[in-house]
Amino acid sequence: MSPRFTLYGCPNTRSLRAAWALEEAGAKYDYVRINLFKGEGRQPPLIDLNPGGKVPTLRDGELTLTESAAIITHLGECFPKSGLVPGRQHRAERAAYFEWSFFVMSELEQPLWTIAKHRFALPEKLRRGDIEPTAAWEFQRAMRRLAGHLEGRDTLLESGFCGADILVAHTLAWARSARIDGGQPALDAYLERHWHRPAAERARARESKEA
Ligand SMILES: N[C@@H](CCC(=O)N[C@@H](CS)C(=O)NCC(=O)O)C(=O)O
Repeated sequence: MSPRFTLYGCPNTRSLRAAWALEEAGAKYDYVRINLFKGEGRQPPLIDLNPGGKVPTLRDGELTLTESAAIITHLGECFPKSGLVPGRQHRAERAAYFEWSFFVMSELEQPLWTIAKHRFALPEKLRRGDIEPTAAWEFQRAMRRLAGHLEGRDTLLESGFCGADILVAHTLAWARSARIDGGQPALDAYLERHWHRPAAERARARESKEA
């Protein structure tokens, strides 16, 4: 019998977030490699599932999900024991989980994405190199907020590692690989600790094995 989940992904992209969450949950999944660099995002099978042509895209039976934070949250709901999302009985922790997940997607990664788009992702005629200092300033502001929260703690939530830590750690690793300085060396230890969790290692191995 084929596994319940199928992840459409591409190494070195946000699909690692979904693979990491699947590994944390101990879920079995098929992995379909989409080579974005060869235009496979715009072709079947991905385009038939996700009109945006992006990864990660997750199939859970008949359900298709296309946003990394939504995928992690969905997996947390499917696997309550994974700790990816605090249960409803932990009201404050659950609210904080949502708050930090939204913070990553709207405050922390947006300036990075702006830089990436204007460095290489947009059509050349739409790129504006002079936007980079503004985006870098916004990124550093979000990093200050994050570092203030993480001072003296190992995880975003008091209850321990959760799906929002996947989003933050992945975003910090992205900044590092793009050589964008967030100005918060204190967060290096946070990144190292989570980036080398066994589930994160397995997710990277799975994505590169399928490549
Ligand atoms: N907000 C989406 C963004 C997904 C996204 O932009 N993925 C990139 C790879 S990191 C992609 O598939 N790009 C292909 C394209 O833009 O055509 C998420 O977090 O899942």
